[in-house]
Amino acid sequence: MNSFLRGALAALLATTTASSAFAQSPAPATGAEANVPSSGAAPVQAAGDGAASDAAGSPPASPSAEAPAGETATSTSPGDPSLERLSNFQKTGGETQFTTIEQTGAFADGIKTTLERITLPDGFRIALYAVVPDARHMAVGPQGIVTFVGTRKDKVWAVTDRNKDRIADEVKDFAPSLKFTVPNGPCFSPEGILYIAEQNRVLNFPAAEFFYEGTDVAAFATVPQGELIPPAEESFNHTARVCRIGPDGKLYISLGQPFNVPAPEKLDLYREHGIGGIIRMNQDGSEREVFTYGVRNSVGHDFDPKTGELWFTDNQVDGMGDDQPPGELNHQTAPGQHFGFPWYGGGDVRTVEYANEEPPADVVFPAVEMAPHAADLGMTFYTGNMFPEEYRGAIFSAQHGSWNRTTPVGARVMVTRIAEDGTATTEPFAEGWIDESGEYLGRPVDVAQLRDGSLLVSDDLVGAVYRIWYEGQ
Ligand SMILES: [Ca+2]
Ligand SMILES: [Ca+2]
Repeated sequence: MNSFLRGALAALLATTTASSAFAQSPAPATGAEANVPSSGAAPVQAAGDGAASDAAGSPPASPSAEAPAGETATSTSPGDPSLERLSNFQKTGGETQFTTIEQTGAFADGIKTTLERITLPDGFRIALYAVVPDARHMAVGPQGIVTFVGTRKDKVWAVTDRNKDRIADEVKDFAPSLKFTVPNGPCFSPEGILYIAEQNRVLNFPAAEFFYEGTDVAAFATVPQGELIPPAEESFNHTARVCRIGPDGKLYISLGQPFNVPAPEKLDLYREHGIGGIIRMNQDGSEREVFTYGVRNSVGHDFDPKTGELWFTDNQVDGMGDDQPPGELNHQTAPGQHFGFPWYGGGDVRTVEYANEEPPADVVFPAVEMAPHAADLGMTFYTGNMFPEEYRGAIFSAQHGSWNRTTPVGARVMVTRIAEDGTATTEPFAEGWIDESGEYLGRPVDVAQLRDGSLLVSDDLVGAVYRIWYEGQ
C-alpha cells in the first residue's frame, strides 16, 4: 500500500473512532426495512419525500454550521465542493437521502418469468439476485458485504444480501452526496479500496464496504475531473470505462475512442492519451502510461490468475455487413502491444477507411474471434471451486447483443477455455434473452464472481443482476 492510501486509511480510522462517520446516516440498521414499501410497478422509488433524486449529487447551497467550508488548505477536487469535503472527512450538509429499489412485486416477478426460458449446461441454475436499474459493471466487495454496480447514468448502486440466502435484499445508491457522470466501472484493490472509473474522472473510496451505510462516504480523486482524457474529447459514445487492479498493483482503465472509425488526424492525440487503448497508473494516479494500443472500444478486461497476463474484449466496426468483422477477445503478453484498430476493423478484416494505409508492425490478432456484432463486454476469470473442473480458470464474458444486425445475435453469457498451449475456444454458456420474434428480453453486460464461486450477471435493459450457481446433476 502506498503512503497516500496509508494516510487516507489512518485518517479514516481516526474519524470512525470518534464515531462521527455514521452520525448522519439515515440508513436503518436492518436490511429488509430499508426498502420503501411497494406502491406499484415502478422499480425506482425515492426514499423520503421524493426529493432525493434532485438532492443526490448536488452540493448544498450553503455549508452546514458544524462543518464550515473553506478551511481546507488542499483542493483535491476543484469544482466539486462535495468531493472536497468528503476528501477531508467532512459532512456535505446532511440533506442527501438514499434512493432505494423495491426488490419484490410485479416488476421482479416479470424478470423471474423471463429467467425460466434461459438455458444453461446441465446442473446449473439461474435466478434473480437483485433489481438494479441500468446495471452495468460490477465489483464484488472483498469482505463479501456489498456488490457495487455501475451505470451509464449518474448512480452507483450498493447491493447487499444481508440474510445470506444468495438473493439481495437491499439495493440503494452509493455515496449519494457525490455527483457521478457515467460511473460505469467499479473495481476493487485486494486491500479493499473501491475505484470508480467515470467518463472523465476516477475516484477511490477506502473502506467503501464500511462507509456505504451513510450518504457521506470518504472519497478521493485518483484522476481529477477532466484529466482522464482531454475534456474537448469527451463524447456520448464509447465513454463507459472499466477498471481492474493488475498483478503489479497498478490501476488499469479502458478508454474507448468515440468514433466508428476515427479520422487519421485524431490518431496522434489518441495514441498520446491512450484513447482507443488501455492505460495503467499507480493507485495514487502517478506514473500513468499507455499499456495497450489499437483498441476500438474495450468494455471488459481481466488478468489471468495463472499467468498475470491481460485479456480484454473489444467491440468492432459497424456498417460492414451482418457477418463481418468478428468481435474480439484479445490476449496481451507484453506492455505496449498494438491490436490493429483502426487499420483492422475486427480480426484480420481491414477497414474501408484505412484499406490503403500500412498497418503498424507486429499487430496482435485476437485470441478468439467472437460472433460479429454480438458486442462482447464484461468478463472475468473463474477462480471459484463451485463449478465443475472444466470451468475452472475459464473466462466468462457477457455479450450485450447486436444493435444493427438484420437478425440479432448475442445477449448471452459465453465461456472461453484456454488450453495449455494458450489457444482458446468459446461457446455459449447461458442464453435465451432473445425471443423467437427477435425481441430482446435482456441484455447482459458484465459477469462477476461471488465468494461462494457462483456468478453474477448484470443486465442494463431489464435493470437486474442475476445469479448463476451449480447444483449438480
Ligand atoms: Ca438475502
Ligand atoms: Ca483487433
